[in-house]
Amino acid sequence: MKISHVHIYQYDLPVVGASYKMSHSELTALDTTLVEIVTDSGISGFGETCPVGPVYAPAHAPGARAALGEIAPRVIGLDALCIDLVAARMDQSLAGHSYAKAAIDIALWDIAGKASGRRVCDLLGGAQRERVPSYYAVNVGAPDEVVRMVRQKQDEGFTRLQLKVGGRDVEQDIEVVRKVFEVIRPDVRLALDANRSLTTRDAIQLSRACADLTLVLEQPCATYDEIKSIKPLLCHPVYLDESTVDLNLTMRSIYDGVADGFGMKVTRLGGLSVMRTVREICRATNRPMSCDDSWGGDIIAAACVHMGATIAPQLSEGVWIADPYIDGNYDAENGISITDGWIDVPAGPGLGITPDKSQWALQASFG
Ligand code: 0XW
Ligand code: MG
Repeated sequence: MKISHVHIYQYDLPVVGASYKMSHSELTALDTTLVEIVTDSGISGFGETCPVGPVYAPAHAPGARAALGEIAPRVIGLDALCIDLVAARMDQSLAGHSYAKAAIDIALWDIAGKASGRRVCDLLGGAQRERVPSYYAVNVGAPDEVVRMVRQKQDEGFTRLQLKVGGRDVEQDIEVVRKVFEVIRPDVRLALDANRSLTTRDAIQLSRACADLTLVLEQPCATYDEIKSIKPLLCHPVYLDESTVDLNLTMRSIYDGVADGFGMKVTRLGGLSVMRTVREICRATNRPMSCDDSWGGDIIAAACVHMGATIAPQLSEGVWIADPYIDGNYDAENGISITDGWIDVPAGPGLGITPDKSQWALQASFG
């Protein structure tokens, strides 16, 4: 089953309702890149990569398409089912750019599923459950607005919430967190996600001011070394997100005693193949992990849900998808959505998504 063509598409995803506000950025629309890999058997697979704006991480939408334009011609003719060989050719073609390579990796897993009649989760080791918990990320905001959203989301059935913090005086974050704990239910877990924005001073201050509260600090500071330097001074477990750019740092952060868990993103690591390895590292070291991505529609959402379903429930910190912020689905019939805080695993085969490409703008074709 040879790769005969690679098509690269662009599509705009306006944020439904208010903007999406994190410590460093406020977004009203996202630019996603979709990849379609066609094989000589007629089976095709889809992948997606959608950075959450240009400052969240060293990744941006035009860069994804430029990287894919460099890679795509060099994978034509390869066996689509030899996913690791295609990954090796991608690395020989372009260094780094995991967030772009991930779209090809995901498309190949979609093809493998369609070729075998199996769901991607079953190819990745098997679904531990047929519904996975999601979690909701609450925007940076005023105390009353954040509390209102926390009440609403736990009423909807979310069992885990992430409060976005940072980008302001730490005293404001402390006030918000303490107000939230007046209303949060005992069965709802909470993470504070600063998205790299806190100084070490403010991270320590925030943790100590909330020492009596049960929560996790996610990616408080910009760099791994900053977080490592303050870890002994914190009162809460630390989850790494943006810092975990590859397997090496994932393993190092565990053995350094820095990472108590992870907010993991499929595309940051390069796709489902590497994410499967991260899952096994977390299983071997008893580290909880989420299975998310930065943004995107049904295709990246399906990839996250399929992988998330294979994570042992006791280590799962849920699957974040952008569905609540997106108007509509690529697949009107089998699109991925959150119901009562949970997501059904697609029926498959492959990712289980048959996208309507008619609104996508073709950027380049190879083969
Ligand atoms: C909440 N997310 C998974 C979605 C946004 O891309 C940011 C990200 C995070 O946890 O940093
Ligand atoms: Mg995060």
